[in-house]
Amino acid sequence: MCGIFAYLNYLSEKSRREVADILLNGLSRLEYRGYDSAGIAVDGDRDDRTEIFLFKQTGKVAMLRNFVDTQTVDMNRKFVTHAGMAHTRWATHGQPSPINAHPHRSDSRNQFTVVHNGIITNFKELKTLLEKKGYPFESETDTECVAKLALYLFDQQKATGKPITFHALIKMVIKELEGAFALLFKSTAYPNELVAARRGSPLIIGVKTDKKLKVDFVDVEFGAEAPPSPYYDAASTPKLRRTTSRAFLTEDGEVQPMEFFVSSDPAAIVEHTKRVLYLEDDDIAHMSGGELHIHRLRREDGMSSIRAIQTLELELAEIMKGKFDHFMQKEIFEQPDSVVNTMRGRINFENSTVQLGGLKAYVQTIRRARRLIFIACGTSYHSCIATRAIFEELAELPVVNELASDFLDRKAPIFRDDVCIFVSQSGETADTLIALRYCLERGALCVGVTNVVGTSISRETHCGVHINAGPEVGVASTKAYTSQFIALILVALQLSADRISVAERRKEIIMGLNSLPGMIKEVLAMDSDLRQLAKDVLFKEKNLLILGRGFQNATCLEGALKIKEVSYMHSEGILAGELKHGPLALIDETMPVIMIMTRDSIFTKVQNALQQVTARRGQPIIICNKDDPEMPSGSRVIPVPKTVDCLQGIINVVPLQLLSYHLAVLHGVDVDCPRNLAKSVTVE
Ligand code: UD2
Ligand code: GLU
Ligand code: MG
Repeated sequence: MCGIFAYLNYLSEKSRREVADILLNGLSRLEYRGYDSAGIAVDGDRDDRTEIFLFKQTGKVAMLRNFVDTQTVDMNRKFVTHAGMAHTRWATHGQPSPINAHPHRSDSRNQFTVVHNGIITNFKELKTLLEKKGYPFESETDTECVAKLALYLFDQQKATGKPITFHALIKMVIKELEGAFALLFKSTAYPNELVAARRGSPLIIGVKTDKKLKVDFVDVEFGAEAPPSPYYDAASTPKLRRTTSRAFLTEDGEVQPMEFFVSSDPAAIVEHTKRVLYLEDDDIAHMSGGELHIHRLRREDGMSSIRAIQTLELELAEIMKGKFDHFMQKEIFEQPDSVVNTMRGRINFENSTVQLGGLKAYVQTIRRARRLIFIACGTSYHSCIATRAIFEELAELPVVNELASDFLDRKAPIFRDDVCIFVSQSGETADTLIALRYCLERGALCVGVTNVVGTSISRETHCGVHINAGPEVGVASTKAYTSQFIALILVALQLSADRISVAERRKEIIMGLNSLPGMIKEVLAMDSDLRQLAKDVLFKEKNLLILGRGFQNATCLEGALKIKEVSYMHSEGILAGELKHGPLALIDETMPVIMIMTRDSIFTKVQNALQQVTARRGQPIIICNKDDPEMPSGSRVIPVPKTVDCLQGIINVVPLQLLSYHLAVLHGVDVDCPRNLAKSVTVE
């Protein structure tokens, strides 16, 4: 989820200082994403290259740089060829600390070192197995099992006496892994080589040479293995030459000095070379001897048999945000992936079960609660509103939602048999944190729902759930909202696992969760229509009311908050049931209104609200399910796919996020840093 960078110089002499600087600068290019710790791996001093140095530190890259500078190693030592790698971490498993920072290692001799982006969901099983086999662990991460597994398989292979190539070994490792990953491997058994592999997380290889390459692609090698390079006794066995890939010969057919840069993000590569190759899922890239070979995990039909070496035409600033202009936009578009990361390893779609590791030991206590009290601020508070009804329905417990500041103002009574749930993206929101301490003092069980691992709220709560949405940089929260929403749904599902009366309902919701990513993509595909709508209809307005009820109450509030935050337009989310108790006075033909009218059990009530609005010559824009035959003709609609009622808000909020984003851009607002707002509000 955070950043990977590696540098391999072949026949292009560099000092350890130069290598370390390239690695650290690469990491600095990834800094914009946010991370909690960083580390690098470089070769040690032994001439036979059986030594790897690891430098790891929490905090910023600058701190790692200082840490490297304070080491007593000889920074002037020269390497004709060298493979080094680096990582910035966004913790998902284990707190940010030097020992949990990457690179991870197979053993105290650092025989295999690994950097990883993503989550390995079957790490516990692998860890149990490897510990039994006598491979002790030192960190709390999921990643460490990958390094240990590489060594275990290597040792087993070694026992057979048959050499194995680095990529063939890594292929065996990858076959055992479940989850999402971009991985890089370095080993003392394969000096000057790197292997990269990906599944679900991006990975790019930059190629730099002085002379022109012969062709602009790398052949994908399916199936048959190239002759293995000998590793047991590198000095005495003659080097076997593998068939040289066509791309890595110069036009005169000579092997030449070569530099490879591997990264999860082109931002770290583009200053070195614009010639890049994008790896596909299940590709295994092997860099050795100045060559790049691409292997496949398994042979597939219809798979392209080459990977093109492309030329990046983009400038650095453009690359940082990918094809996006702002982080907010990028994060809105990340949602098909971030929602999967929230569910990853927690839902078994085959047998419809949900297991949140962090809550397992507390489920019984929570079920016995007198009431559930959700405490949060801003967008996080809206995620509590969005899921309140499903807690009441599935867990059959009284639920109270509290804005942290108001809760504290009132000094509300809290009892030992209350369960208080604190929702915060940053895990440092001051009001929420103070409310947490207030509840801890009164003996309630305190549960956290946070995005950032190792933060105050995550640490001080008794238990909780990390939403694993990845770093959120834009001040206006978007992907954190949908991930909080899902995390809370998962809590409700877990609490109700033993209630037979809701078994069918739970199944329906779990199936709905499975199809969310595709549906979010469908909504994102309407982006240009929404931009047009923002431009033609809403841009000139000063006000906007968003109406809905039931499950969509939260969507109205969150949509209106987004619009306020980034476009500075006055906007209000109004519960449609309250319309006739006041807000209706605002409605006439000039008042812009958005109504949320997706189908659920209270659809007819929302239709009544629509009538009240149109009777006053209001002309609402309607968010409805696509192909709904009952939408009034001539009205402007935003059609969205239909999902289970309690999940529909996750789909419906996306067009509102996009509208607010486009309004902000049209108004010339600095979208990622709107006035008067901070990413994490750490003051009362
Ligand atoms: C957790 C661990 C992981 C591993 C795994 C074993 C972390 C970040 N994850 O992943 O290392 O041990 O379990 O199954 O260490 N928590 C709070 N407050 C919060 C959020 C979380 O107290 O606001 C606790 C939670 O109860 C758990 C731990 O922090 O003990 C990790 O929570 P998680 O949601 O990351 O749990 P899981 O199972 O995905
Ligand atoms: N899951 C790994 C960890 O927590 C990698 C996180 C990342 O992508 O930075 O260490
Ligand atoms: Mg805790």
